Amino acid sequence: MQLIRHPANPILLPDPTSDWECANVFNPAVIYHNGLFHMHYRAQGLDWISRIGYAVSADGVHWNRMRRPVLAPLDGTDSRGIEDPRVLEIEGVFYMCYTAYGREFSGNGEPTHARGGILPMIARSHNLITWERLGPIVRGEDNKDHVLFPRKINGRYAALHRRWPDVWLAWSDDLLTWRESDMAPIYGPRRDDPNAWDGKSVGSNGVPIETEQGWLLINHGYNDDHVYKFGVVLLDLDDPTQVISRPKTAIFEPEELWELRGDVPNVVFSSANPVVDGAVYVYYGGGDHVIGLATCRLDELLDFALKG
Ligand code: BMA
Repeated sequence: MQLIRHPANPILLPDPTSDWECANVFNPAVIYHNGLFHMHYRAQGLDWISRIGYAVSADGVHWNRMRRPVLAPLDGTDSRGIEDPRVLEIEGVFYMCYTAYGREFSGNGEPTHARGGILPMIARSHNLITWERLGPIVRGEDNKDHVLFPRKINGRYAALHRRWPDVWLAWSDDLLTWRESDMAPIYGPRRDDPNAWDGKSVGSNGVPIETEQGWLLINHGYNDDHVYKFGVVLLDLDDPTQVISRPKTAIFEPEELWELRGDVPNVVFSSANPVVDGAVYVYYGGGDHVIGLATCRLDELLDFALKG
């Protein structure tokens, strides 16, 4: 089971005429809503600070982008950038999960990232363009790759987040309060297998896909060689702390020149996997520099998740 690259790749490139997106565009969120694909992508320009741009498409391949970013740094908690968005809809409201990278460190102890800190943030929107910050899932730790489930489970909101090196599940009643007692680790790197592609680090990709057999997750990982690859994990529908299956084989890895080279080499990094007409559209950053698309049939991916 392998994802198939779209022949039009890469489907979005940096814009050399723009101050804020002339260097890199990568790691987009994509949601399919009212017959259109809506993309929120991470962009870097002259100042190398990540902002979120917006583009829209009727076919998921050809995009029209807005001239200015829809989300940009506001204060010390995100002054170094807004990174890796994941967008979804719950009960008619849009939410964006993103990593805020700031100069301020809002925790105890030492900064987590180069004299600053990161926060796994959630923002809310009713129109996909204007966003209101709600707050982070946790503070003061190295935590990112968080993504909400696209519906409440047993009456509560649920999110995956990455408390390195493990992927955790967290529950909340209002998306504002995330209690430590409502969080638990669910899976981690395959440290005991020397040949595992995901032996060192793992994290979530796009929004969990609901199927009759469980929550289908596409995830990423790497081992000592630091080559990012994708795999799948199936979680129980009612109790997503339970891993039903996790095939050992990766379904995607860097092969094209623009995935092997770029701003960061050997990176495919995805935070979007919308399902449209039975096809999974996996959007990803290649080399932290451009945006690609790879697809598969949902039923084949689920079959692989169960038996692979
Ligand atoms: C991760 C994230 C991604 C990035 C990847 C590869 O830690 O920060 O944004 O694509 O590294 O550089």
